[in-house]
Amino acid sequence: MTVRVGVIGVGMIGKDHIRRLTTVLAGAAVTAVTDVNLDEAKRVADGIAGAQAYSTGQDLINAGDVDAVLVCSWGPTHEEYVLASIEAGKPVFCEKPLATSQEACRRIIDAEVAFGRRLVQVGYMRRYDAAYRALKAVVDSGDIGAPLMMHATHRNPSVPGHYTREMAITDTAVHDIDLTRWMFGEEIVAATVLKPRRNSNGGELEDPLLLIFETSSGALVDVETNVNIRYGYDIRGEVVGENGTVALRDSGPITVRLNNSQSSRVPEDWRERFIAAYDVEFQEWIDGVRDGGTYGPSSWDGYAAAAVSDAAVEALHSGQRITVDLGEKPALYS
Ligand code: NAI
Ligand code: ISE
Repeated sequence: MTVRVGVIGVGMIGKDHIRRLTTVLAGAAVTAVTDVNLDEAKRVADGIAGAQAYSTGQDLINAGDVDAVLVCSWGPTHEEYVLASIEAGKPVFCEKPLATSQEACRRIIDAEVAFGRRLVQVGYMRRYDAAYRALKAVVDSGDIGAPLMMHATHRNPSVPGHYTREMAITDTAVHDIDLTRWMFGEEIVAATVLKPRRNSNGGELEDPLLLIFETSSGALVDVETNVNIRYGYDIRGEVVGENGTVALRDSGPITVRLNNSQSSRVPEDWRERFIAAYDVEFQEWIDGVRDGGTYGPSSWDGYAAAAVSDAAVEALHSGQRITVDLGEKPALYS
C-alpha cells in the first residue's frame, strides 16, 4: 500500500520533506498540498505528479485521497491542524513544536486520549541521528557510569528577521529539551536562563543564551543557543559520566590538510546536518502508518517539551529558576 500524504505548509521544511517523500523514500506519495500562500501551494503541486493544491488545511485533512497529514506550517498553526487530523481519525506528523504552549499541547493530548489510539508523531529528528544514537548507546550501556551532566551547543549561522528572543527557546532549544529527555530517559524538572554579552551580528536580539536544565535525578544540562554565529550550523554534545565522557565528533566525513592547516566542513544548515536523520524518521513514520501504528516521538513528548519551553521562557523573562509541572501522564503514552 502507498501512503497518500497531504502536506500543510510548503515553506523550507515542507518542500524538503516533499522532496524526500517523493524522490528518496519508499511507500509514500504526496497527493495534496496547501499553504496560506495558495499560489506557492499550486506551484509546488504542479511539480508533483498526481498532487493537487487545496485552499485550506481543513479541506486537505478531510480529502478522500489523503491517508495521513504532514504539518509543516508555522508553530502557532500546528494545534488547529493536529486537532483536525485527530478528529478525522488520520495519522499526523507534526513538525516541532507540537504546539506553542503547554495548555495547547494538553488539548491535543486530551483529544488523542479520547480517540483512544496514538495518531500523532512530532518532528524531533535528532532521535534518528546516527551520532546521537551512538552517543545514547554508550550512555545506556553504563560504561561511563551514571550520567551527571551534558554540555550542548546549538549554533545557527543566522535566523530570519521575525525571530524573537523567545524563539531561541521555543524554536531552537526545544530540540535540546527533547534530546535531554530522550538521552537521560527522565523528565526535566527546572529551567534557568543566563544572558551573556550580546552578539552584535544579531542586532537587538538577545543572543546568545545559556540555558540550564535540571533532570529528575539531578543531572544538569547546559545548552548554548547562538543563532548568529555566521560560520555554519554547528551542533555539539558531550555527556559527562562518573568514569568517562562521550561526545559527538566534529562534523564532516573527511579532513583536508593543505597549506599548513587542516579543515573539515561545517554544515550550512539543519537540512545538511540532519539529512540522514530526517530520512530515517520519515521512512519509519511511513512504515508505521502503513502498518496501522505510530511509534516516534508522541504527543506526550511534544507536551513535555512545550512545558519545559514555557518554563524556560518564564526563566528568561524573570531571571529566576522556574520549575516544571507536567501533571499525570496518560496510560496511552506509557
Ligand atoms: P517557513 O516559513 O519556511 O514555511 C512555513 C510555511 O507555512 C510558509 O510557506 C507559510 O506560508 C505556511 N503557513 C503559515 N501559516 C499557515 C497556515 N495557517 N496554513 C497553511 N500554511 C501556513 O518555515 P519552516 O522553516 O519551513 O518551518 C516550518 C515548521 O517546521 C516550523 O514549525 C519549524 O519550527 C519547523 N522546522 C523544523 C525543523 C527541524 O529540524 N525539525 C527545521 C526547520 C523548521
Ligand atoms: C529551526 O526551526 C529548526 O528546527 C532547526 O533545527 C534549528 O536549528 C533552528 O534553530 C530552528 O530555527
